[in-house]
Amino acid sequence: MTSPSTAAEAGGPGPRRPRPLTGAAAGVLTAAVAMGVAQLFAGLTVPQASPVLAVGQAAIDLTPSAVKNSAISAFGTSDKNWLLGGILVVVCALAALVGVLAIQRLAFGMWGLALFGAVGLAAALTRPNATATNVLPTVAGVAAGAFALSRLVRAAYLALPPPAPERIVFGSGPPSPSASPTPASPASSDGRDAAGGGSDADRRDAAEGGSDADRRDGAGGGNDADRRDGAGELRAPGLLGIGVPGGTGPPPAARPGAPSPGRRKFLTSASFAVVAAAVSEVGGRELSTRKNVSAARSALRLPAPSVRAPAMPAGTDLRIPGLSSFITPNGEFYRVDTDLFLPQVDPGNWQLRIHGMVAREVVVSFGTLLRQPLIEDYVTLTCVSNPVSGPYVGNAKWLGARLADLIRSARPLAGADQLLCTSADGFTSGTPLAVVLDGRDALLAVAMNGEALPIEHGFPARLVVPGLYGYVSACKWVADIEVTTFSSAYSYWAQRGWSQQAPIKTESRIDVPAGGTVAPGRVPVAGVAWAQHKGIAAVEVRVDHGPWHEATLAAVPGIDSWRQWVWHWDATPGSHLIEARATDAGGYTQTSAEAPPEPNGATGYPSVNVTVRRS
Ligand SMILES: Nc1nc2c(c(=O)[nH]1)N[C@H]1C(S)=C(S)[C@@H](COP(=O)(O)O)O[C@H]1N2
Ligand SMILES: [Mo]
Repeated sequence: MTSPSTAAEAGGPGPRRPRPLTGAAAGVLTAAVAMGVAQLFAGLTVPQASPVLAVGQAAIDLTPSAVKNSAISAFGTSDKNWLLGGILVVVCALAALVGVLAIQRLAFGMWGLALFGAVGLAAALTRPNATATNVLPTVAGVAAGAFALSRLVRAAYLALPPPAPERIVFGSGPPSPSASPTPASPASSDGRDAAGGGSDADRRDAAEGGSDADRRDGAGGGNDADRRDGAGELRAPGLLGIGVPGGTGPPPAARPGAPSPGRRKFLTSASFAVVAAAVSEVGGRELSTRKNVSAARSALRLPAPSVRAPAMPAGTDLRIPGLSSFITPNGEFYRVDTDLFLPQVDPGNWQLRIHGMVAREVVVSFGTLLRQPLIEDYVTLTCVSNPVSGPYVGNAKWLGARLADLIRSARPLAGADQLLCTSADGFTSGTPLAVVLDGRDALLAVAMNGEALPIEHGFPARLVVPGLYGYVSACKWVADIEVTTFSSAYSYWAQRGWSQQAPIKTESRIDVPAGGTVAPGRVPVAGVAWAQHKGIAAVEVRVDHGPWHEATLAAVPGIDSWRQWVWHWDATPGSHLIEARATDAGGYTQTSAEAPPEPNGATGYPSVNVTVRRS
């Protein structure tokens, strides 16, 4: 710890400064207080205006096209935690730097803090639906941070050891120019000026964070006077047991183990900061979750469907261990969205506005929606970002009103071809109007697998359109539908280079064997295949590029959901490549040509490598 440079910092002649490490600690504590208080104010006002969340959200929206392929699949839940974690690490590092600057000169630290605030404000204010209230959390956080920083820096100065004895000679450097204690004279040769840059007066200001008057009151809790030398510089009373510079002289009045009042003062301020940060952070989170709508969700009573889902024929689920179940339970359903903070939409306030190229604008309340005839259907959702063999596909039983009826009630004008759907958080999807009106079960859904939509799947209402990738059809927390054209409006992902038209490509996936090693003999090779709103007509399997074998298809209640399949393989020892391909009811067989997800969905055969044991 007492390297020559820190020794010089702490005990050299001339004005002394706390060590950079102390500054870094002060900076990190400042950031913690600022973020905690911001979180508290976010909890009190608008939860998603929390600057950390707002910055993360802005980072997602600003993700450049180049990293989009990985970014969109990164929108799974745990990857969002990684993003937030990454932001916190960056904030901590920058905050430490700000703290180090602050002990050089408080104004530098304040500027650093202001810069943080500016970034937070910019992010909070550019969120969709942002109002002036969104500035509150950041402003409160920065104010609290400024207070904490000035207190901590002051305390750090109070914690300084007394001026070093004059006999100290630094290791290899030239002898100190001042051989006598001259606390007030700036030592220009010791390199600290380069860092500090300012005048002596500046430096004292840095230590104090305020006016002289300010400095005199309250800073020392009564013994300010003995901390000052002739020039008015603060120094700790001489009871410093540690951190004696240079190592050549005995510590003045050493009393190991007993922190000086100055150090104690710093530790007290630091503890205050820790407590304030923790209490406000926890309080803010608590207030934010109180604003969540899970109570409203549990209270929701779903009406009975007017059109029940088709009966599930026997044999829909082959029940092969490792094979995806026909219905994906809500808790296991993939989630893809751009949200760090789930929109909390109260059904009591929810409404859907249908406008744009229509003869008559329509506004639907949640009560009205529930009074519509509700249709139940099995529909498999698929994300365009799903790689071949990937996990971003799931099947659920949805309940909702017919979107076509709602759109028709607004009487779309000739020429319109796109429904630009906007969610409560500002995300947009662009759905072909013709597809919605063609008779398929395009739903404004309120329930998923027999319960109200989970919040992360769009509570209280979302769109589900069989046959279209999610980003062009499945708007969650939907709030607004503008009837428009594809040439005049680009949806969220279309603006970022993905296709405006994105029907789901006929695909299959091998679930078992998952890979690894299997025993020789009869091995079930099974998976799912989907070609929504067309239906799966066949699935074939081949081993080591050999002949294709037709798999047995499970029963399905309709053509909008995926279909299980199985083929029994007579596995022989060795390592093998298993591939599959699906053919839809339109006669199209999925292509072997490999394409990445961007811009309109991946293609290629799913495959798995297995090793078959000798016996
Ligand atoms: N509001 C909103 N809706 C959205 C998205 C989004 O980011 N925000 N993502 C879409 C995409 S890309 C997909 S694949 C589906 C996924 O729906 P799920 O999360 O319920 O599985 O939601 C769609 N609806
Ligand atoms: Mo998606």
